[in-house]
Amino acid sequence: MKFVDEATIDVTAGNGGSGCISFRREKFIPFGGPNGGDGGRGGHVYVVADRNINTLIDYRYARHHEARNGEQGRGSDQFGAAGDDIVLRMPVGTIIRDFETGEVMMELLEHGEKRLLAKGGDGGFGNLHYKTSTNRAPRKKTVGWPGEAYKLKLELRVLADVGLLGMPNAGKSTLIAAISNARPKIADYPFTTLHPNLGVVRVGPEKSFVVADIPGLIEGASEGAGLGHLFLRHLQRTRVLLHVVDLAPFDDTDPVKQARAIVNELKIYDEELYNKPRWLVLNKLDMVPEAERVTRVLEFVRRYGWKGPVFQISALTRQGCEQLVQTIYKHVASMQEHHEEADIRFDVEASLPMAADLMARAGLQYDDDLTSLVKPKQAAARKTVAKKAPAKKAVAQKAPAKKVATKKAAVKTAATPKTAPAKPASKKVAAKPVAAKKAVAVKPVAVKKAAVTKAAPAKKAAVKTAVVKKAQAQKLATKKVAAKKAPAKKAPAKKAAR
Ligand SMILES: Nc1nc2c(ncn2[C@@H]2O[C@H](COP(=O)(O)OP(=O)(O)OP(=O)(O)O)[C@@H](O)[C@H]2O)c(=O)[nH]1
Ligand SMILES: [Mg+2]
Repeated sequence: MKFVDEATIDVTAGNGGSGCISFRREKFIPFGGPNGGDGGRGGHVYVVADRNINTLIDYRYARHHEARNGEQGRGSDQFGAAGDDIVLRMPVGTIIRDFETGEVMMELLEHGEKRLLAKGGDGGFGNLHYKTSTNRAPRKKTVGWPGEAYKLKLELRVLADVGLLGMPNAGKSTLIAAISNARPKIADYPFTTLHPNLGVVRVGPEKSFVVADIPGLIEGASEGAGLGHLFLRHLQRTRVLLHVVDLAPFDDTDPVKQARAIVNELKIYDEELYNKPRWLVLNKLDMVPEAERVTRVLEFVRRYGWKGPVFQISALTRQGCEQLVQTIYKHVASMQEHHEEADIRFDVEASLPMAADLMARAGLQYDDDLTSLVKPKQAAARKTVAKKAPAKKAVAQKAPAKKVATKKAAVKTAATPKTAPAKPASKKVAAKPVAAKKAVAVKPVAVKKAAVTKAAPAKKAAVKTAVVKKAQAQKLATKKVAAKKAPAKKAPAKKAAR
């Protein structure tokens, strides 16, 4: 089913029914007291979190949600019935904001949580309500109050304990398929995953945690490259991020450079997300020859300047996955116990396989200058500076372009006089065929003249025949006219007969 994590809806609660003015009128009771009832309350709009729904697709198509109005009050002390409430079911993890202000109205965090979204208007009062000892026949009522109406922006942020982060093709979906019950699409081309997938990892009886796999992130995502930052918000509610890195890429891309680019994008998107506990997961180790593995990992860690937790796995062969799952569960469970979103990096670091320890054991040291590269902000600043400088150069390069243009113009002007003498030449060329044409044209004229002289007796003959024909035609015409005139003369004779 299509995954939709944003929607805009209008909710309108029902208006209250108006009150009624009525008096009791019965046999032998001519002036009974007021008996107009109150109007009914308008229906409310509620929202309920439902864990069985995991997308906001319903709200893409059904955008207006209106509760019924309350009934009007009636005579004989009848109060109007309240309008029916409506309940909107939304996935757990939905954030409801006011569309205009962007202010968060509520967040649905637990299954079954029911909240009032828009309150129905109260019903108006009937004249029964205004009866007092001094005014025993009140002719007064009130109309119902209007229900609340909001334009809302819904945003779904999946609720997961662990989020997977990484370049396309890093093996995120393979990892979630290896450790959880999720079965996302896995393929060897980038952007296989187009929407977040959630997987429940069962560690033991009643022991589980949820992992979120999101589409791959690439450099320039903040400017909309790839699928952009669209899905990063789904990592905002996680407790730990697993940064999956492909250690054996098919092409000659540098894993260190790519890992840095990802972290940089994370920082551009949200500082808080950047500061979340992040563990490095080096994947596809099965593709690296066994003898090279240790050096490849150490080399990566050294160049990347990473000192935090690091895991070496192969999502395909599931090597190292069990240790990863157990470690994650331990940390997630400890955080759940404490019910706090505190940074666990410092209290639990001792139990994690740290990159710094690996380096120390191997007797290697980080390059000092490399540590600065780990801080993406500086790296980004450097990049922008580096990018700006060539831009200036480009401007400088434009000047020669202008020169070239002026040169070209000069060449053109110089070239035009050259072409000018070519014109007479072309005239000469053109003149020749004209002369030839004239020569040719003369002949037919002579021929025609000759033909005319020859045709002269023929013309005379033709004229004669034409004269004869004309005379005959005239004779015929006079005959016809005479024939036509004859009936005209007969007509008055007919009239006379009548
Ligand atoms: N040899 C080997 N191949 C792997 C491993 N993990 C993933 N792959 C392969 O890498 C390719 C990409 O894997 P995916 O899991 O689809 O990658 P992804 O990170 O989800 O990619 P996107 O969904 O595009 O972001 C697939 O062909 C996997 O079979 C691994 O540990 N070893
Ligand atoms: Mg994927």
